[in-house]
Amino acid sequence: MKPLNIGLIGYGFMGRTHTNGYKRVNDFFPELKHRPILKAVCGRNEEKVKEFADQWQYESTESDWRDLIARDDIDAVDICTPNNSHAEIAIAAAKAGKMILCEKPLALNPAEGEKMVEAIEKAGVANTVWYNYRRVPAVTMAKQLIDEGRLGRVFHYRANFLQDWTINEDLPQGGAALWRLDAAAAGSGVTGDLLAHCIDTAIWLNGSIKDVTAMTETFVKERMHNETGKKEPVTIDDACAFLCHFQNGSLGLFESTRYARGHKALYTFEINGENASIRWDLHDLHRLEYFDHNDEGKLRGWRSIHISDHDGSQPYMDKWWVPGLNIGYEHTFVHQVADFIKSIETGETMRPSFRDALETQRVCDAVLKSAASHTWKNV
Ligand code: SOE
Repeated sequence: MKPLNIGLIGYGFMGRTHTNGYKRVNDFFPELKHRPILKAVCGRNEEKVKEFADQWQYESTESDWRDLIARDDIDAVDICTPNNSHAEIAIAAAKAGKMILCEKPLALNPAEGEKMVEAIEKAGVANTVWYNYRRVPAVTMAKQLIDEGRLGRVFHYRANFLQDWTINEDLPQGGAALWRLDAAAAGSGVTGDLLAHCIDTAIWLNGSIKDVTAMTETFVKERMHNETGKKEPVTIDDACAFLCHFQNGSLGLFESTRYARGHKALYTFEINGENASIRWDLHDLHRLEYFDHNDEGKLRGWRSIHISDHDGSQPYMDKWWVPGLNIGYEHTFVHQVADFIKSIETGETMRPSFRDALETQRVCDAVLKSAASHTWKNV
């Protein structure tokens, strides 16, 4: 078993999900020849980073990411920091010859993303971006059904990502837990945070997006800023909806908001083709709903397929418990680590790569520009 020494930068919610993936992967994917070793975790607050290292069993800590990247005993750098530091860290890590796993979205904007792609491709280092929902077994199976040609010509792609956690106008912006509300740290609001997931899945399942027309809204215009201590204008998009044309001729309809009271993280998509339709819902993530027009007429209807078989026909599930038993959100990160290690061992390109994530970034950029200008924008 070869070690794969991990250096994690940032230890918030995503630091925990990724670390869990590194810890679990060899237990459930015994065929892998590399074992992630939790070498170092990096964060500016020395006390808190030490606490995290103790709890999750990292061997050491750093308080400056440059020191982590300079270490010879780190093979792979995992970037879990706010979006405005992804580019600088990733470019430095690529120059140092490290493999890179970067949180989504790739960057603040396509210009930064292009520099990151250039840096990793020049360095020839293994890379991926954590668009984890691709690796929900039901979503991976949707991809397989589409690639088998079961849908025929696709007419419609519809996706939503709905939350409600920012409705309270007393919620401040900026700082450790709330940087997602601060455009300087996040780049955008729901477009980069939530729609980016929907766009990544959509491009993967249905191909490239050609052009978009969008609207955004910021419902709470001012919030206290944790860093300045003053009320500051809010410049993120609280909600965004857009229409698009895909290259394959189908029409797309996307909506995301943090103001859908009652919805915490409702990611859904539906694809309608000439022969069949597919529907998926994160809150019932094991089920893939499938309608096949070729079914016998009197029995034709939506099937609700519980993806949990172990005969190898349903992706990833033979790695877990016994048929019929569920896995969850955290397993998508275990799968992504497993596939990343597999890609190192086979030399196959890991997806989504930085280049894939740049395409998503370009769609996000076109969406924001379309909303600002009230016009259609080419991607
Ligand atoms: C925001 O609330 C968030 O945590 C996103 O940042 C994640 O990417 C998404 O998967 C869940 O919601």
